Amino acid sequence: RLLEEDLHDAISEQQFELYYQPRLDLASGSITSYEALIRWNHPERGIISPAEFIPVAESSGQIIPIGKWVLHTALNDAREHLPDARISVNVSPVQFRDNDFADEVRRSIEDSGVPAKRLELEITENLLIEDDARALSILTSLKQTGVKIALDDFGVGYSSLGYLSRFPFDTIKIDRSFIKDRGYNTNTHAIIDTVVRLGKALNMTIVAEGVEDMANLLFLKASGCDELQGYFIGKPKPIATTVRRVAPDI
Ligand code: G
Ligand code: G
Ligand code: NA
Ligand code: MN
Repeated sequence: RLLEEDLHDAISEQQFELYYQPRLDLASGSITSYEALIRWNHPERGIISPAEFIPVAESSGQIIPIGKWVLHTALNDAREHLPDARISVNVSPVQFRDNDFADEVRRSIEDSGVPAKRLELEITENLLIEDDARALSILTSLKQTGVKIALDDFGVGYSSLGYLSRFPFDTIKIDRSFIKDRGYNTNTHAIIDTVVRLGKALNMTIVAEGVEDMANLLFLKASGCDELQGYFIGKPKPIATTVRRVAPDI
């Protein structure tokens, strides 16, 4: 059977699950937000990564119902299990093509009872390349609702600086490839420092992804990053094991 066929049953059979990865706020030293990351518990193949099935769901259109499920589930988990924390949800460019997308987001927020400002949508530059006028109008309308917008995987892809001035991002997430390179490449230091300064000048929150050790943490703190995410802060985990917890000692 093709993955696409199995995806048909996955929602109705409740085979999807959201894992949550914490984000450390350096100013307060506490976990103030979580990124929802989908997992597929496939009946025969075990856990399948979204890197494998999201592209299939995007080309088949199944990303639309899956995206709705993700939003609904993340907001309910936020209300039930993660009091006061923000919740970040990844959104595919294909979801933006659905005319109903902004209304759907608003409806999910209302149904959940979670304040809009606790929800952040993570988008990538691919969305902006596709149809940037349309993307801008949807993002602006969602921002008026109070939803936060993050630019994910910044620095890989096309990374036009023009996007940073035209789009209403609240958050920039520096791609983890830069953090990984950091120890070996002094150019990467300069890039991280510059992105942090740029983001601050634009009043955006800067998040570093892929923080895997204490050396990363200390460097990024010194660089002026606002928040850190990565295995050293915490791995993505099912909601049952995602509890409010104290950050590593810094
Ligand atoms: O979670 P890692 O855990 O394997 O995620 C791999 C990729 O899948 C990342 O690019 C991540 O942004 C993407 N991803 C994870 N969860 C979701 C989701 O709920 N929706 C979309 N569209 N992408 C997701
Ligand atoms: O594209 P996006 O940034 O949403 O992807 C998040 C992906 O990064 C997920 O697959 C998640 O499991 C993974 N991830 C999160 N923290 C780390 C880390 O510290 N190191 C590595 N290698 N991957 C990470
Ligand atoms: Na993301
Ligand atoms: Mn990312």
